[in-house]
Amino acid sequence: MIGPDIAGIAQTLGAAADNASPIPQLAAETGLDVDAAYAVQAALLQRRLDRGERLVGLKMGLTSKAKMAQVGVDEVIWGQLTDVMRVPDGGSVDVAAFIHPRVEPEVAFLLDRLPEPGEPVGDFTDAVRAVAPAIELIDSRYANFTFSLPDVIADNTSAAAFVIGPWSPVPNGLDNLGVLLEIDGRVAQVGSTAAILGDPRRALDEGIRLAGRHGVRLRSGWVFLAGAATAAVPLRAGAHVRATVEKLGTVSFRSVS
Ligand code: 0L1
Ligand code: MG
Repeated sequence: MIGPDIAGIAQTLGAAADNASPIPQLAAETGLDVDAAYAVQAALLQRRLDRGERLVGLKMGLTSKAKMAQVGVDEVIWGQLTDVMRVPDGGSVDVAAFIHPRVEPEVAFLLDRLPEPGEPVGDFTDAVRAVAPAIELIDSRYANFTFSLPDVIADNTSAAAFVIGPWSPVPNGLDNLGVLLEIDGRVAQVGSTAAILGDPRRALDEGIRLAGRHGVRLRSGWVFLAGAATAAVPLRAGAHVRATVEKLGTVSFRSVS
């Protein structure tokens, strides 16, 4: 039996992102399962690398119940981040480059000495050099932000852009820090880092394990987005978005059109 056309699906998803133009879901029609979906994700990444982008990190998706409930998919997933997706703290993002962008408050890790494949993270402060508040901008390439598990994996877990705030040394305890997302100075979401797999440090174990299954090994110097602490919020043009994580500080950007 002939399997799904990995390169063709990656081309369709890549063009949808480039043109900010939504497409229908494609996993059911093309017979895409989870393994094939990660192969599409790898082909999409290669497309970016071929045009000069650099792989700078990994993101975890759907690490909280709020996120799972929001999109109706209940598996932890991972995606890949390139240098072009990074927006400077305090910078601006043109919403016209996206289909239906949403923002979510996250915790970022700056990776250091990682365990060998198959080994758990021993001392978290060996593996993580610094932590920071972060905002992820997600943008599903599927119409109405609606997808199945293989669809969203193939779509690089809706990754679109990310902003990292100031790095600080790893504090004592990351498991119950208050998280606030504000849009134009108004509270949009409130949560706790406990929503991220009970403790965002667990996201790193999951990332190493899940990405390792597909031959991706995390690297020293990479950024790691541990996942959102709250549901995501639609982003409109002309908004000032700010996330605050207790003990870690704030990160912000402005959307323009
Ligand atoms: O980062 C995320 O949690 C996104 C995962 C994909 C689902 C979505 O688009 O919300
Ligand atoms: Mg996210």
